[in-house]
Amino acid sequence: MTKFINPGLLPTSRRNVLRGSVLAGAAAMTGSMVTGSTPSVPNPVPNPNLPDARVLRVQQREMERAAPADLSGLERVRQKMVRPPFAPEHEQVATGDPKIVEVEMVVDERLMVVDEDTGASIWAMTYNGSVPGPLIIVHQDDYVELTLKSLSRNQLEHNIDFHASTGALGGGGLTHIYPGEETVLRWKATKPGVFTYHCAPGGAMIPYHVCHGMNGAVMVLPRDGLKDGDGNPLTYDDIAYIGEQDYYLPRNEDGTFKTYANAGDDYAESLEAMRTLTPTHSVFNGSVGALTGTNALRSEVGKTVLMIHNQANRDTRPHLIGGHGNFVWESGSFSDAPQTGLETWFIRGGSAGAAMYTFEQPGVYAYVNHNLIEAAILGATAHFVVDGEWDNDLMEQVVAPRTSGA
Ligand SMILES: [Cu+2]
Repeated sequence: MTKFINPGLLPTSRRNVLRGSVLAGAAAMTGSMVTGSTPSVPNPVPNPNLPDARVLRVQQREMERAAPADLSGLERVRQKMVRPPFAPEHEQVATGDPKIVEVEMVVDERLMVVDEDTGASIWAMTYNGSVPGPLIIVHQDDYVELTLKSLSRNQLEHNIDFHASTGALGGGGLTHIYPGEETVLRWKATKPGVFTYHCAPGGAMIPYHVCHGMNGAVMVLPRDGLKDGDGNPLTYDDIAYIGEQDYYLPRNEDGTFKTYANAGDDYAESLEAMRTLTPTHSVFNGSVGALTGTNALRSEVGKTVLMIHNQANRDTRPHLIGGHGNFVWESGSFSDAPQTGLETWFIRGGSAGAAMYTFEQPGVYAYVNHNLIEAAILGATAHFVVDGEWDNDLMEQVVAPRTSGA
């Protein structure tokens, strides 16, 4: 196994802010940089439109000339990342002035089971070992200061593009790291909302990494919290952080899913599968059943849940069977008033959205992608198990099923 290292096409100075894009783009064209044993790509990947080197030099010069930001008066806090579907500890209404919120993410390429029933697996590319990556929560005008590390045992180059941020390809141009490296990026959260983030090394490596799980979400709350359309405060008891992931897993001739020895070994065959635009799996939180059965989400009648739905690559349409979206920020922007009383909402590929619901009945609620083929066959289903007292005013089985004689 050859690690995906600089093939000598370009100097790899830290000053070359988009080096990874160039290198990955070159690799994508041949499929041969990932591993010496990777078969050539039957359909060559087109040359991505890369920025001209002169443009990069200008950008670098401007960055070197820029006055340093004075953040000396700001408090620093560390946010402990937690595994999805959970959310880190946070305030819904900010106290005090804007802060610098330090977070750490570790890039971890790991073999993950996608579906226990079929044995489908993938060398997932993850932030902190989970698909999706962890949820980051800050308030508007806070600064996110990310330390991004890549494990030495990884094979590939990675970076991160925050849709919530401004500049340098969402930070993607400043965060390319190879196995065993780390980098620190700070960005100001100027726009309130929920936003996706994802790896974007360049060229075909971008969808390859994103479709191997390398994405997640950031929530930037307004400093005074969420509001309805009339400006009244909205609060939640829990967050359910759901990352929908489309996988395109190569198959053997007999229809079973292929297995690979190392991350990156599936590159050429993955690209062929991705070209179909037809996922073999569309799952919540990394694998079929990750949020059902014993892994189901729990709640109670009277409790309010904020459902954050991230989809970095492909359109989807969440629906809570047996409930509603009482307040929905479909596009993710908290600058806009939420829509109300929705049955199904639309999450554009490459974005995150949020929906708030207060449970009124006990029982099981299925939270699905309401393309029901994707929900029931490809895996995009989660369950909420809700405790509490049944309300016959809202629903009653007036006559149990019986022989009608008709
Ligand atoms: Cu990556």
